Amino acid sequence: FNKNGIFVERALALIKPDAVNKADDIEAIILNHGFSILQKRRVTLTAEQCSDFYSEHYGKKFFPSLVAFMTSGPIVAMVLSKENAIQQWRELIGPTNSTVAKETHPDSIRAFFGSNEQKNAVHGSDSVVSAEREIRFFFPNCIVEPIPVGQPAKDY
Ligand code: RTP
Ligand code: MG
Repeated sequence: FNKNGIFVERALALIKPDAVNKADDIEAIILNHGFSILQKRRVTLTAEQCSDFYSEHYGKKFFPSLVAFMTSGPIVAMVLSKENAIQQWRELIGPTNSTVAKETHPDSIRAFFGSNEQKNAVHGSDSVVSAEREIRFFFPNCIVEPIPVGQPAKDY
């Protein structure tokens, strides 16, 4: 809830291993678009943790390669909040495939920082249910304590 008592939605954002060296730029874009970063954590997932996170894709052809990519280095997990945060963040990141994003959504984060259908720089929750699951996955003790826009988020 914000200071006016209005419910402000939350979304989980990940900066993937291919874009972690651009994390500062991506965080600046996030803040410039009016999101608050409530929580932030840098972590390297094990294959088991990653398979759990992406369990909806288990059995798909790209699953082993997705897990290899997502465990290849550190990622940055963030809880974003804004009105309509889930949809707003998905719009800002653009289509899943960065090659497509460069054609159709050239101003999107995946167009700017991603490379192809797998190395696409960022993740965004796709529903309220998955957002709550994903936030709990990375921040089991998540305390909702908004960080004012323009101030850096604490590292945990
Ligand atoms: P995300 O979950 O990461 O936000 O991406 P998304 O919803 O736009 O895409 P999703 O279908 O959930 O796929 C999850 C991630 O798997 C990789 N991927 N590779 N054909 C492929 O090689 C392929 N398709 C998807 C991408 O890294 C994608 O973000
Ligand atoms: Mg997805």
